[in-house]
Amino acid sequence: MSTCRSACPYDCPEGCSLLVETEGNTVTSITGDPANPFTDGWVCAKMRNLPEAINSPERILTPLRRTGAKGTGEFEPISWDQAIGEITSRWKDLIAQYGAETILPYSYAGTMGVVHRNCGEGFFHALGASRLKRTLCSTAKSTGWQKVMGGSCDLAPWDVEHSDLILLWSANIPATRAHLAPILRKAKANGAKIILIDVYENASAELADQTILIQPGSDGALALSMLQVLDQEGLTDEAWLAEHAAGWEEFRATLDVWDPEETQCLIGQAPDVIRDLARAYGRAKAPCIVLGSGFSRSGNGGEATRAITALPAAVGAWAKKGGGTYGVCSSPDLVDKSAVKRPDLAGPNTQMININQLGRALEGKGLSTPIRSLYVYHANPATVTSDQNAVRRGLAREDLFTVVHERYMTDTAKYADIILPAPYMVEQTDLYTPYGYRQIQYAPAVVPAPGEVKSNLEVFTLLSAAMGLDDPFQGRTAEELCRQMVEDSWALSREEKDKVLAGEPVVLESPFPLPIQTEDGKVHLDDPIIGWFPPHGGSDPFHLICAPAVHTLNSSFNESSTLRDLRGEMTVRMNSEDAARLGLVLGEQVVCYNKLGEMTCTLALDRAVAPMTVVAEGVYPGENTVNCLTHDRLSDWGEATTMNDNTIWVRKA
Ligand SMILES: Nc1nc2c(c(=O)[nH]1)N[C@H]1C(S)=C(S)[C@@H](COP(=O)(O)OP(=O)(O)OC[C@H]3O[C@@H](n4cnc5c(=O)[nH]c(N)nc54)[C@H](O)[C@@H]3O)O[C@H]1N2
Ligand SMILES: Nc1nc2c(c(=O)[nH]1)N[C@H]1C(S)=C(S)[C@@H](COP(=O)(O)OP(=O)(O)OC[C@H]3O[C@@H](n4cnc5c(=O)[nH]c(N)nc54)[C@H](O)[C@@H]3O)O[C@H]1N2
Ligand SMILES: [Mo]
Repeated sequence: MSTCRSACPYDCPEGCSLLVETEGNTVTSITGDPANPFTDGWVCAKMRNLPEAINSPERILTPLRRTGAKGTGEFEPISWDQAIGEITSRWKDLIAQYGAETILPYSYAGTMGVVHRNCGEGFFHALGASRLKRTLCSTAKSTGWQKVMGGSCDLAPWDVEHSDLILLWSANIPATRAHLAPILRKAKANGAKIILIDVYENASAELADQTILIQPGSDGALALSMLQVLDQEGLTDEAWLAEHAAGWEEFRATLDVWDPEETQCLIGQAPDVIRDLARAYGRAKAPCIVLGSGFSRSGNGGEATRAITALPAAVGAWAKKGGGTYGVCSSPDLVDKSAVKRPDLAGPNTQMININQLGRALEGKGLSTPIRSLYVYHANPATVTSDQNAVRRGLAREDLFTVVHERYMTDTAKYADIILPAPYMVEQTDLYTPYGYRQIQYAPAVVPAPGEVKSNLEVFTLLSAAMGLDDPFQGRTAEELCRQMVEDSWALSREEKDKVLAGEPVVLESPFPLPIQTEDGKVHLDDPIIGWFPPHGGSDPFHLICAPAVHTLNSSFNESSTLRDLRGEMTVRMNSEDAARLGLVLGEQVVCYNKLGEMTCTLALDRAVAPMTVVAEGVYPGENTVNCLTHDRLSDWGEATTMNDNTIWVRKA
């Protein structure tokens, strides 16, 4: 038995450092590595159960060619030579007839490793394929933030301990930021008050002193009303604003209309609740907003972020240890990724397709070059992407040549013409820089890849050669690319570089006070902040919210039966009075539907939910899951997903 260091590759702010135990080439256990002071030697149930998935007999271990109808999952094994030969001869024909833009790559966040996440961009730029605008997650939030704060970072999670008022705003701590829970408990022991602001009483409610449930998409209105109260009651920090903000006077003049009496019907909370919240925020010594992303996945998500971002500026929170926000942009890019992303190879006018509009793109709507081949790697669009039925209709097209690089038979893989076998992180070498704090870890492969499994980089290197392209990675292996990025990092000292290259996690402190990284060093409230306008909504009565589940991460971990069992069956939660009005009872089967699709699942009434709101946690495998109800409309800023801005009907099954 031996123990090696590794790092969690999943799309999660925590970036846990891991210890992997092996016997021969078999991974027998995964635990937390105490060498990382933040993740502190413990990991979530998903990671603890990962060996089950790594060692699963259901893994794909050779390239496969489709033998049955698309979507049925019938395949036969082929060799790598055959697979690469078939893919590249189809592509050469398609390129000769229609041009390379007829090929679309689709990838998102299966692995967050710098090399394997990004190397496809280098390859597809070199090929001249259509480009994918990757805005499936929180780009409305990051774009709204940038408009006010430029390239500034926000707090490190451990800074939150120093706050005396913590707003958990649209954030599910036990699900998505588990290592913040002990920090919140410490803050509470020091006397801090914690308030959850969400559309349902998510698992964070157990950590909070108070829960305020608001109407979906009303966050901007809440922030603006709080700002009005702060301004009217003299709770703003005029000295800080005068020195560090641009445009406060103009912005404050727009706040008149956001009277809590006027906004209560939008927000769904009485004026007193809004005023008390604003007063508590304004009187706190170091108020901190832990900001999740759920609220920003709305037609008004970018503006809502701008309004929320104005709050810490208005009270000068950034000047106080523990004050500000955590969760928006907690780490700068610690390494230069251009050796893998190769932005220099991207064509300036290449067709760009938004990741949220895959279904529409596969139907050929609005494209100058229709898509005839799709290459999916580290993503599962058949379940995670909005308008699932349109995506599936597109994937079922007989004339679409689809390649999927995957670890097991996902819903997307079932539609592939060719499947290529992909590794777990313990079987490939990569560099990890999580987005929740400043940390960097180099994680060499712990065991050899099983069967015929190859990494993203290995596949793109093979495809480059077979397409006759100059190798975008100049013959470098993942190890060589990682070492180069560490050596060239602007953020690390020599000593830290050596530590990283030895495989140890390096955690960096954030400066205090955090520098405001805009051109003039000021927080920008001047470009008029609208802050709130009605979300897209729809004509159906209930508002649908897609929330994270504790035991799975997007569609990942659906391959583990232990985690599937812990998560339980597909469920929606709704307000108990709404359920009673519809004559629906706990545990019965209900149908959620709108003009895009229908989902049948179990009704839970165990947690408080805002009126006229339905919450679906998790992404389940199969057809007619929650994204069959989500539109592909985009947000105000950042062209991002609006998966939390949809309406539905609910009835008995
Ligand atoms: N266990 C687990 N961990 C995960 C994930 C997972 O699926 N499961 N996903 C990973 C990924 S990809 C990401 S991006 C991160 C962060 O994932 P996010 O999706 O940003 O999750 P949270 O930050 O927890 O925020 C979600 C919360 O936003 C709330 N919400 C939705 N709409 C509104 C609204 O209009 N107003 C308000 N106030 N609240 C609203 C939801 O009810 C939910 O409680 O987590 C990562 N970690
Ligand atoms: N309804 C609903 N929809 C959602 C969400 C939600 O909470 N609810 N969350 C949204 C968010 S925030 C996000 S970020 C997206 C995420 O959506 P995706 O990026 O599609 O992420 P996953 O669902 O985790 O699927 C990743 C796939 O990549 C594969 N994979 C992992 N590592 C590798 C590798 O190294 N190489 C290759 N080739 N494959 C690999 C895994 O086996 C897995 O099937 O989903 C979004 N969609
Ligand atoms: Mo995400």
